[in-house]
This record gives sequence, structure tokens and C-alpha cells, in this order.
Amino acid sequence: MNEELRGDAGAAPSLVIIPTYNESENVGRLLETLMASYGRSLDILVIDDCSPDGTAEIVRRLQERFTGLHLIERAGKLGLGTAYITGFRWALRRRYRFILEMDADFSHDPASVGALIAAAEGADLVIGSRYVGNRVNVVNWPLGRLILSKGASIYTRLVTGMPVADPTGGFKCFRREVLEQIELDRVASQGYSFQIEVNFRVWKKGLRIVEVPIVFTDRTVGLSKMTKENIREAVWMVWMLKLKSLFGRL
Ligand SMILES: Nc1nc2c(ncn2[C@@H]2O[C@H](COP(=O)(O)OP(=O)(O)O)[C@@H](O)[C@H]2O)c(=O)[nH]1
Ligand SMILES: [Mg+2]
Repeated sequence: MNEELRGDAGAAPSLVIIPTYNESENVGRLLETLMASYGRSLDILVIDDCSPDGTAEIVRRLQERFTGLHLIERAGKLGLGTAYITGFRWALRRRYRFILEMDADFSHDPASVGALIAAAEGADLVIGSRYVGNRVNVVNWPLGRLILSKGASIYTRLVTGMPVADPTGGFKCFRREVLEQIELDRVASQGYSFQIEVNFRVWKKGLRIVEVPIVFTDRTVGLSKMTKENIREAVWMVWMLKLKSLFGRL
């Protein structure tokens, strides 16, 4: 049987995609935690961009113990957005019903994965949201970073009209049909604006987006990979999305 169409007798596992760049201090512990918590109900795909710190080597070693752990190694740092597109295509060649996004740095609590999948039974896209209601569920972020994130959320909503409180968050769960419906070829974002763009495309298709509250905790080890270029891309990307949809070119 074609390995790509692998499926077992029981319910197909869900897949969590984790992009990594220099996450050697986090990735081993995160993968062990996920495997211990979810066992065979969750497969994991790490997309590593040739991290110089040996992140991929740690994943390869864990693959000897965990059959549901997969790794794609790319030639260089090609951006968060393209990492997820690569992961989505990989997932759609297999039988996963639910496909998740998650950071490698423990900002996203592994204990919340189950809640995101459960919520996706009644939604097309579930966003783990830091800003549900009037709350700001962010722990240990520097004030500047919090203002940037909150500001980006308000700016995105003002420009696009999309009713999502936390459009830049990266802890999400998609039903596979959603990824089949949005044209992955058309996603233009290379970096972090990918999160806004995908939400916008899902919303414009009239699909159901639900936000569930999560607590986001700043990383304790390793460095953020957010760059000024990521911010610039997001600033013009929301206008691009708005204009493309106005002219029917999304
Ligand atoms: N493969 C890949 N992963 C990336 C890239 N940029 C960031 N990441 C990963 O994306 C996740 C979020 O990045 P992070 O630096 O924590 O961003 P922040 O939380 O917004 O400061 C982490 O798991 C990073 O290792 C990239 O260019 N390629
Ligand atoms: Mg982070």
C-alpha cells in the first residue's frame, strides 16, 4: 500500500505541524511532552529550516522511538509561512482529519492541543486566542511586544473587517476540508503575516472560525525569530488582501 495513504484501523490521528529554527533547547522536551500526552492519537511533523544549532538532529534521534514523528528538512531559513504550506501539502497527501499549527517554544501549552481538536468538531478553523472577550491572556511578554500584537490585531480588523480577535496567533486547528478549499498556491505570505492571510482566506470562503481562549507564555529559552521584515510584510499584506478580495482576485 502506498505509504502516503497510510491509515490504520482505528480513527486517523490528528497532525500537529511544528516549524523550527534554532529550537534545540525546546524541541526535544516539547516532542516528548506531546508524545507522552497524546500517544498514537497525534502525529507530529517538524519543518526545520537547516537550523545551525542541531534542532533536526534531536528530532531524528527521537524518531527512533516515535513512529508518528516526521521531519522535513529544508535547505535554509525560508520563512514561517512557506514552512506551513509545505506542511499542509504533506498532510493533505495523508489521511488526517485535523491538522494543527503550533510553535516549538512552549508559548503554546501542549495541554491545550486536545481542546483545539475538540472544538474543531464544531468549526472549520479553531484559533487559540489570547484576546477572547476583554482579556489579554499573555504571560511574560515585554510590553512592546504585547502592544505590537494587540495593535496588529486592531489594525487587521480595521482594514479587513475580519471578526477575529487574535488574527496573528499561531496555535490553530484546521479541518482538512478547509486546507483543501483554500488555494494554497495563492498564499503570498512568506513570514508571520501568513497567519492573518490564512484566516482571511478561510473567512472569505464563508467557513466557520471559532476562537477558544488560550494562555500564551513567552519562551523561556531560545530567541524570537520575529524580524522587522516580518512586521513590514504584515503591514502591507492586510491591504493586499483587502484589495485582492475587493477586485475578486483573492
Ligand atoms: N521552519 C521555520 N520555522 C520558523 C521560522 N521562523 C520562525 N520559526 C518557528 O516558528 C515558531 C514561532 O517563532 P518565534 O520565534 O517563537 O516567534 P514569536 O513567538 O512570534 O517571537 C517557532 O517554533 C520558530 O522556531 C522559519 O523561517 N522557518
Ligand atoms: Mg515564540
